[in-house]
Amino acid sequence: MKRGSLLSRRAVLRGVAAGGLLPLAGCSLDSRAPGVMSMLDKAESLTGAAQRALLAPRIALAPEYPPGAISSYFKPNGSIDPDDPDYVSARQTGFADWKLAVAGLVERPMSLSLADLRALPSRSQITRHDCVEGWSCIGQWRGAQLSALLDAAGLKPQARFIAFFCADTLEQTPDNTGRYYESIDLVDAFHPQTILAYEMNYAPLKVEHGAPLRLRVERQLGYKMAKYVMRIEAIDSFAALGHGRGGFWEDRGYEWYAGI
Ligand SMILES: Nc1nc2c(c(=O)[nH]1)N[C@H]1C(S)=C(S)[C@@H](COP(=O)(O)O)O[C@H]1N2
Ligand SMILES: [Mo]
Repeated sequence: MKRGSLLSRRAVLRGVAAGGLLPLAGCSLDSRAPGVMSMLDKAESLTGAAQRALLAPRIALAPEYPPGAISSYFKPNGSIDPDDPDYVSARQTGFADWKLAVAGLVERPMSLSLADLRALPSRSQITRHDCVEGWSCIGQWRGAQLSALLDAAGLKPQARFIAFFCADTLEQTPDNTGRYYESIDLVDAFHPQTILAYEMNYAPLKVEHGAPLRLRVERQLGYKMAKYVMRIEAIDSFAALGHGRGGFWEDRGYEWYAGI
């Protein structure tokens, strides 16, 4: 079994057996028997095909649109003007001294200015934003590819998720679990359309849409797209964050994987 494969050989064999391709049910599997070895070899190559089949919908690009499709009004939602003191003071200086912290399970923790982020490989995309509330808007976004940032920071082998910590407190709670945060897995983190956007509709990102930096993870619903991102962490589990479900809205009942 190659390291990093998504499916164990045993799981593939189970799947193949369930599909009726191999008469395994009720048999004892002796891997020393030559026939069984060739079955295992077939399973090994099936693993690649099965992985591709499983990953294909995750890797596919979200639809992109021509400039003429950009919505004349893009509805701001959730927090639109954070009042947390650090954010307010950063905003007052036009985010000149603002820094994004990159920490957690990375080889090289970093602190990046907007100029640093703009110097990273970027992507521009015109996509449709779907909010779980039932409205959609099309907008243009440009930002640093998260994959480039993570390559620069160097993920440690234990890293499984990327967490995004935001400036805004959407719900006041005594234990600070009302602060907005989000998390995504590494498939989404390294997806080419996953960007840390500093530009919207060909202009610097406005405060109501998450200035100075917000996540775009285009294969998922709007609540995954954390605005006002202040800190990114590579983590091995999100159990210790908030109420342990991987994001502000997830903690309040929404799905962690909000695929569209
Ligand atoms: N920090 C933060 N990020 C957030 C939210 C929020 O309240 N705070 N709302 C989410 C929801 S539900 C949606 S639909 C989008 C809205 O993005 P927009 O304001 O640019 O339309 O941001 C998401 N990211
Ligand atoms: Mo939303």
